[in-house]
Amino acid sequence: MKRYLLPPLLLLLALTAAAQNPVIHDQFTADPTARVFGDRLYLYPSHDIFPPEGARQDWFCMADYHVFSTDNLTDWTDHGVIVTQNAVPWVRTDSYAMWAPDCVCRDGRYYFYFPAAPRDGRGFAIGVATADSPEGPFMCEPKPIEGISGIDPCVLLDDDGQAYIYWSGMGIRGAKLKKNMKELDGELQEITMPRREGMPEMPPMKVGGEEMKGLPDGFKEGPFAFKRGSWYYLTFPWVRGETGEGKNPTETLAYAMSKSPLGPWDFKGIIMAEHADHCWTNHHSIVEFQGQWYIFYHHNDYSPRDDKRRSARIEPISFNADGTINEVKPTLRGAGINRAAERIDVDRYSQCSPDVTIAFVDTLRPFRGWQATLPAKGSWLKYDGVDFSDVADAYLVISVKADDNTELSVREKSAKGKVIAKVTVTVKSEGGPFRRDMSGQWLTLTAPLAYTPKGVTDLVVTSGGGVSVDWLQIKNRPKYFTPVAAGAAPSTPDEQGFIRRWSLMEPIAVDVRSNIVFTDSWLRAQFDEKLASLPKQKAKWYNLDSENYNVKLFRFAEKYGKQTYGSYFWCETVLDVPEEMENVRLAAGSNGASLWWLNDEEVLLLSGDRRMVEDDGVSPRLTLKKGRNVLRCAVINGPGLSDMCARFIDENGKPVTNYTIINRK
Ligand code: FUB
Repeated sequence: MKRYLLPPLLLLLALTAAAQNPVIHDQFTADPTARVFGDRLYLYPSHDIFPPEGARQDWFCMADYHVFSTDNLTDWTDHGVIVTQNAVPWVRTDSYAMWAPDCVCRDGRYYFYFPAAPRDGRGFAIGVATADSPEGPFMCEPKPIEGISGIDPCVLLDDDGQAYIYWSGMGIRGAKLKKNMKELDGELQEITMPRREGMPEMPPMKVGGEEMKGLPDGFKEGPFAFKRGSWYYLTFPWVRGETGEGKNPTETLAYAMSKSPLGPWDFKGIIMAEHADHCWTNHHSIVEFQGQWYIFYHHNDYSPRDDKRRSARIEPISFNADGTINEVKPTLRGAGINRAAERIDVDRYSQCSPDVTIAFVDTLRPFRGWQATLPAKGSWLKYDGVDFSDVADAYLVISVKADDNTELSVREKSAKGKVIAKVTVTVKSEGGPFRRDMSGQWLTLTAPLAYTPKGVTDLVVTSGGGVSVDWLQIKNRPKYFTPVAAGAAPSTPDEQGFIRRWSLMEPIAVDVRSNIVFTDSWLRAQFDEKLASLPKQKAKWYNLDSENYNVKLFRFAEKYGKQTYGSYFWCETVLDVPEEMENVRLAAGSNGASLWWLNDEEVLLLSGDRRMVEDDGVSPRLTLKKGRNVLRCAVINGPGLSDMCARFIDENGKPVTNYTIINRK
């Protein structure tokens, strides 16, 4: 039998995103069917898009399916398009009707079921595509499943190996599937549909399966059947309100239970009530993952004025001892633990003070996400489930919009909890720890942590005035230095001869507004004066190995909580030279200006406003004496980042590496 393989290009795309609700942040994802294969959870949603010209503008519009996967409900990979209307032989290529799908695995083969509009013009049919892996490539069967006229397929694999398929069309129907998973098992009935006005008469069609009994009256679609223990569950979107002129009740999610896969069913009630803001549809799936049950459903989060563009969400779900399901309230927070060290959209909070509101950051670009506004002193929002176990040497980064001098705090557990970090918005101050975004309104502020919480905890943002928050992150600092333990073995220059072991004195603040003052005479005067007072300084010294060939003095100042901009840095290192070396030169670079001494003799001055470049300045010929040589430098910088590098080179410009470096003390 001929089968159809998707063009390979469509299979390539792979993106990741951190999740709250909605779980996928860069495209619409409706009718989410979640399935667990191995240790990953796969999500097979419909893919709502805005209708192209010529297509009905106020209706659902879907041309293809993507599959997403995750191993933690937080980071999702988009595996790209798996089936498209253009590559299924029986589907009308301009129908844009690739509605709610499902995917199951049997004996290592993956079966993807999807409804679509057939070329023969008859309503909806359901097709199958198969693959060896959950993300494809999927090969489509040339014809839809005979005996099904409808939408929203769902397949249940029973413990005895029998597969059942459920769909909606003429009520909710269910049937056995043959072992091949592509055909209904059982008799098909031939029926003739009544002729619709203005439409040609249709030839009789074959219908299989049976209508599920015991379900309530009212519109039903989107069946999702699953088994838990000895109970079968048939869950479905259901309109419980009155329909008719002037009434427009929306869908709930409801369920029924049975001891048999095809019923009869015992209707139990609601799993989720109607959406508060009139998104007409809801559609869901229920799955157990890593020991917890979850419901995936949808809402029109990214398209609030158009409920045909929907987005998948998730909530934990729980069962009672008798197997009944506890009603679930939709939240913005969703499920999954977020890593503190990665960006967390705290606007998708778990709880808040009653005055907190959310709005799109940019109404023209909804996928940019939301902002939460804490309008007054005392407003707060809480974000549950943040994991600090990857946080080591870190600081707070937070994206906010606020007036100058507004304070906000990030606390642990409650609005009165311990302060993890405190930020004062300094919009106007120069050199403050902030960065503006392109709009000029959003500030990315940083602040040191007062302490680092342990394990998984809840974060609470409290405001000292009107403030809007977009996201926060407890950002790990890249490692720039390793402290040298007392008695550590000597170090050596690196392969290029750069000296990486230094004793750095805690920086001294200096009032330098601009680096143009760094003339030779000014620098000498400054350094001499500072040098003279050096023995009197009570400053702390740090023995450090630099991770980089250039010693990042700015990061050193940042780490040890000192002035980062406008600082003097004093650096010393002691070289233990095995034999006297004549005619070597010191080659150094610094950002900004620096003065260098070897064994208390000035050997090099790098003046002016400099960027750090290796070998930026080279000393006259020098002699490194046998035994200990002290190399010292002073670096001064105003508003820029500071660093320096140094090595010795020989007459041929080759790095000198045959000596060791020992601690200053
Ligand atoms: O997404 C199109 C249709 O909307 C689905 O097939 C229904 O279940 C409803 O969610």
